[in-house]
Amino acid sequence: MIRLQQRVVVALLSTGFLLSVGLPTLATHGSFDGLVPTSNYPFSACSTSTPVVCQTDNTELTVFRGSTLSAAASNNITTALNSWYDITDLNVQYGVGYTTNGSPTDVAYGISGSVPAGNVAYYYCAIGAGGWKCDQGIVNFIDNSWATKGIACHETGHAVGLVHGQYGVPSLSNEDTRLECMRVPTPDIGNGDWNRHQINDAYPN
Ligand SMILES: [Ca+2]
Ligand SMILES: [Ca+2]
Ligand SMILES: [Zn+2]
Repeated sequence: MIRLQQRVVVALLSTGFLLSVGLPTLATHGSFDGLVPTSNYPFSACSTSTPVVCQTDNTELTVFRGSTLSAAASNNITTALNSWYDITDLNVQYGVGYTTNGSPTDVAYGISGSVPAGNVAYYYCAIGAGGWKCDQGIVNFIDNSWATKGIACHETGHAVGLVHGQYGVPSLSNEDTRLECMRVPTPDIGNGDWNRHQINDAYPN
């Protein structure tokens, strides 16, 4: 009896805390779904012809850092991948070349003038793998100054299926602090507990 009452008090206190800082109440990170597919994301599958966030094809996340990246930008990407993705159930791999079909490369990073106006970086799936899976995705930055650890974390999040807060369930502000590097605008920070949890749910190993 006493134990039950204590649990109720704890639950009320944590609800009050969340409300007091103006964020929607969610019991745990597991109550939020921000990884495709979600019922608030207006697409039915991964696509290579329209910009859709997709899941990567499996837990081996093989990456390629293109020669258009500066050494500093390449290091930022490596740091983001090692610090915030290799610690999930995804296993980050380096050292393969980049070709198109048949390449083990899952995400290729580079600088490109093809990023749609209004964006500083952009992810798209170049080779679909059926359903919500992408065999090979591309992350382009408009220039090396935007290839920060935080933006590398954000775009890699898209490359493994994470969407902006508005497309999550429940729908959140794109600026919700709990989204960590998936926030828009994106601070120079990594994946928090929520993103890590969702990645581990989507890519069990
Ligand atoms: Ca893979
Ligand atoms: Ca692949
Ligand atoms: Zn984004």
